[in-house]
Amino acid sequence: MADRSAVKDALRAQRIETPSWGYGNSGTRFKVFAQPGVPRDPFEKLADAAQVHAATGVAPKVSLHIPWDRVEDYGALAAHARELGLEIGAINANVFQDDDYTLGSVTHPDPRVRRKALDHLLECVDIMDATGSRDLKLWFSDGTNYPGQDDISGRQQRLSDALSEVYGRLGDDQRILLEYKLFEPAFYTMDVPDWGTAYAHCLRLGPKAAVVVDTGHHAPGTNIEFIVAFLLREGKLGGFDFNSRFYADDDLMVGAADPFQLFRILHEVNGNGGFAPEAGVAFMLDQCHNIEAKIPAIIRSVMNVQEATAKALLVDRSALAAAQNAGDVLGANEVLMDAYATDVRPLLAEVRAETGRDPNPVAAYRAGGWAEKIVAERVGGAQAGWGA
Ligand code: PSV
Ligand code: MN
Ligand code: MN
Repeated sequence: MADRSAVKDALRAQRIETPSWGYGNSGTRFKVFAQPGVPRDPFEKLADAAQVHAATGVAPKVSLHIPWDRVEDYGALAAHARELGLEIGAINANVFQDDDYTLGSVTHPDPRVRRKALDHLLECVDIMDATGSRDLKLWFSDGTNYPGQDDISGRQQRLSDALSEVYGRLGDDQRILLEYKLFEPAFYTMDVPDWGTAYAHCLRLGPKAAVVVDTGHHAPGTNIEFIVAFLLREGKLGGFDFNSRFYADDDLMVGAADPFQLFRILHEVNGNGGFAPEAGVAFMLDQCHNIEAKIPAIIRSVMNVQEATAKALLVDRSALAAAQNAGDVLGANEVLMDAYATDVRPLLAEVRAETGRDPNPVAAYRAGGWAEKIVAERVGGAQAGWGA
């Protein structure tokens, strides 16, 4: 049986990074449904993120997305985060919302456009220097829509050239986290479509480059936990963009569509040392909350990750290994399912109570009056990334 106090220690130590863009208005290509009280600037996004950390105790880091979070002084923004008990997490580059990037950014056929995109990536490293961020998260919407449109392998060379130049700019304690996505917005080829492509580029770059697994970025039915186990074994899992999906990159609350898959992923994280700080795995959310209230949705997402983590940590690893080594198929499966079937909410409630928090973070948030306060104070909330 897993050691209950060790599980509680691990749950207390867990850190889940929330996305600045998850607090602002977002939507689909059909409509952005504005919500009252959303942040009007990155400082207010941090104020909302502080509510999530206060309620959960495990979300002190906030990812930024540039230019959605552009400010005059990133050092001041980082200082503001610290005043709120937070810190700035990954810096996400954005080379997917400029007309110049119609045919791609770093892989564009025009060297002028490639230079412009590369300059933005380098600017993001400057921002990391100012915020103290470790990770530069790179997702490229680059790709083609029609056979013959461009040279598939030529685009890989352009990508490699750009990544190498950014990699050369990194400080000793900084990393590139390269994120892949099977399709959208390009529909014939994406230049970083899958984990193999991302892995190969990270391998070529060196030890300060690793892969980001966004759980919404695979073909239906993909065994994501296999990818996670493989990348962890290779020391090339940089982190997650957690969300859930029913059909595509739906960006719904993580764990809401398939909590069993989330458990299986975190079971592989646990089994391959991925929860150890030295593994350097960033557990980030990347969600939109198009129709649901933003802050409670992020709290719920954090809770969903905590619950799946608790279940994964409760797996009786010695019984599992014994059954696996004995070729006891049903016995091994039963060990895993026994942990998954455990209601871990009382355990998490205990951990929260022991850290002076309400056992129910969503209820605590709702009772705190923050939602009413920001609706009254914040008139004309900013569009997050989608409307920027
Ligand atoms: C692209 O779908 C993505 O997952 C990338 O991580 C972007 O940075 C993010 O969504 C924007 O919401
Ligand atoms: Mn993502
Ligand atoms: Mn996505």
